[in-house]
Amino acid sequence: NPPNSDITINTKGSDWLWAVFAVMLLTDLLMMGWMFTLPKGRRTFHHLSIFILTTASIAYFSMASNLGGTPVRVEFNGDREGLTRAIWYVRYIDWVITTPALLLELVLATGLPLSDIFALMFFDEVMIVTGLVGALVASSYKWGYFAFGCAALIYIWVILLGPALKSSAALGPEFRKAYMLSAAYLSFIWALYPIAWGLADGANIISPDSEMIFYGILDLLAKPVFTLWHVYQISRLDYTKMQL
Ligand code: RET
Repeated sequence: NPPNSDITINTKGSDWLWAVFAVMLLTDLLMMGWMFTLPKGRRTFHHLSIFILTTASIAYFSMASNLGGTPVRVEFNGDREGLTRAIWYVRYIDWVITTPALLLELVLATGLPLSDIFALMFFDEVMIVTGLVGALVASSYKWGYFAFGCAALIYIWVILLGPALKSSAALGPEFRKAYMLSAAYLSFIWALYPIAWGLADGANIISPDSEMIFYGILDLLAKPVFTLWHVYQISRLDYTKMQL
């Protein structure tokens, strides 16, 4: 167990984490195999996917091994007063690397101007780092960080649904269609993360095992499923129209 956490995962939780680890790693290897069949100029999206899946594999290896968590006080009254919960900070280290890469994967096929890409990267980092700090804070100030993180996510949606949609349409209807499908899927999945945070790290309503199932399903949908499907869509488009 992470040192001294009163509320943490059990063996079943750990088995599930090993299963998610295996899926991340297998998808990673699959992406590498696929990448080697392509010429250098067509590998950008595969590279990003490999960065994402490698990072996620290491994060899941850590959590499955009961590492990457730390006790934070979560109970403030009644007989459970003073109890600590394992807060899995390794998750946020994963996300600070992988979520900007996921956004890049999405918008590099749209011709979005660099100024908007930088804004996306910045707000994404704000979102993840406020989530991490909020999770480690024991007092109700944590919800202040959560609010900053949610505001950053809203700004990400504004860029994805405004300028990015517009620039993908300028590349042609096939670009707009591929972008729309991927952006709608990503936006929906990402909306579920703050809900999981509120129930787990935030309010300590669901157990750490349920937290692992909730985030695990989201991570499988947001990483292996998203990247395989998105890269497949993109691989059918005209790469000469993209600035890679
Ligand atoms: C936090 C808490 C603060 C408010 C918000 C959050 C959103 C997190 C998101 C995470 C996405 C992670 C992905 C991982 C890949 O597998 C940090 C939970 C808005 C959207 C896609």
